Amino acid sequence: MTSLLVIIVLVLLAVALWQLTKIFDLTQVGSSTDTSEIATDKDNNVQGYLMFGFLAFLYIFSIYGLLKWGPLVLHTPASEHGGEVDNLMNITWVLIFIVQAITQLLLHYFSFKYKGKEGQKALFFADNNRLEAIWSVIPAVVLAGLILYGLYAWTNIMFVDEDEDTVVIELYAQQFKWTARYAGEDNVLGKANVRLIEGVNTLGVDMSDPYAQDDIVVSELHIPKGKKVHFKMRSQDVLHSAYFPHFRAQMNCVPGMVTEFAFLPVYTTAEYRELPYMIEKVANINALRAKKSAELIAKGGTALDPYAFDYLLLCNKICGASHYNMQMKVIVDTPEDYKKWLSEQALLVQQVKESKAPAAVEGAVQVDSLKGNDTTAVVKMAMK
Ligand SMILES: [Cu+2]
Repeated sequence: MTSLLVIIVLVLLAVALWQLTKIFDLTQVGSSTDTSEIATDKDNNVQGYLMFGFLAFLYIFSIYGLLKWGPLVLHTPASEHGGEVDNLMNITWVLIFIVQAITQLLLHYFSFKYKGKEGQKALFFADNNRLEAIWSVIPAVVLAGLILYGLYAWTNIMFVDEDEDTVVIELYAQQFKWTARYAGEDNVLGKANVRLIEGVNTLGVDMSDPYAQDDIVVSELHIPKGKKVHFKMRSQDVLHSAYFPHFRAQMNCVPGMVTEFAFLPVYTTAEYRELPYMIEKVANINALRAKKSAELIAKGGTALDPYAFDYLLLCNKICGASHYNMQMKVIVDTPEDYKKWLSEQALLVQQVKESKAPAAVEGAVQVDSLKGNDTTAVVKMAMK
């Protein structure tokens, strides 16, 4: 308590001293001849040229960034609508670049031209209606055009014809992984609710729903080339965002509601790997990895695996500590390969049944009834 009082007294003393110096300063007004804080013509000149220096820095850094990091951006879109998104993005970039280059030049040039000069008085200029109309109308028209084009593109991209033959897949987001559920033969997802989550039924699918009988749950996403895939997203815990950068698709996953996005893949994974830009990119990454591996081996570590391209589904909402690693591999197959892969996956209803079967029968018998390659899981379950 005493120390607190001492601190308060010291603070009050400091404030009193500060106030005293201010009063002293006020008594000196008029008698002081110190003009060091008033800019001279030389100061103004220096400031003017520094403005030009800053302008040069802006331009040079923009060009440098464009050349150095420009090639790192996403290249060829892998979905049908991707070109439209890229177009919109490119137009916006070009507009920003032109406007930025011109306005920055004018801003810095006029700052230099009308810099302060001794004896010079600023002109009082109230307004000019024509000038204001020009600089209001031009941006308004350009922005309105851009927004209208954006809205048109967005409605085009988001439109899903109810009668169109699509592949329906649920994406289930949770901290920190993705799970996919295929609607199966009937192409309708069974009902689901978090309250029904139990054992292997990690998505809370209502197993009494007739539509749920052919649902398939997997942790690696396979989609067919040339057919529209209709994703329905759910989240178990917090906001996530399903982001497919190569397909130019992104949609938030919101707890308590189902959000949707549909797109049509145009390159299989194998085809995309063969694109010249991708071959070059992968070669660059592997050259960097080889260099790093050599360093690691020299230090007694193990070499890095070589990189091969794969499409990814990422989470694009910072959703917690391991958000950075919330991803799922996406494989675009030919329609035949896709069909084959899907037919090899076990139905959820079977998995649930197996997991509830009495543990008396060990391993072998249980495996038969499973279609897929998930036999180890079933053996483990039977052993429990
Ligand atoms: Cu997330």
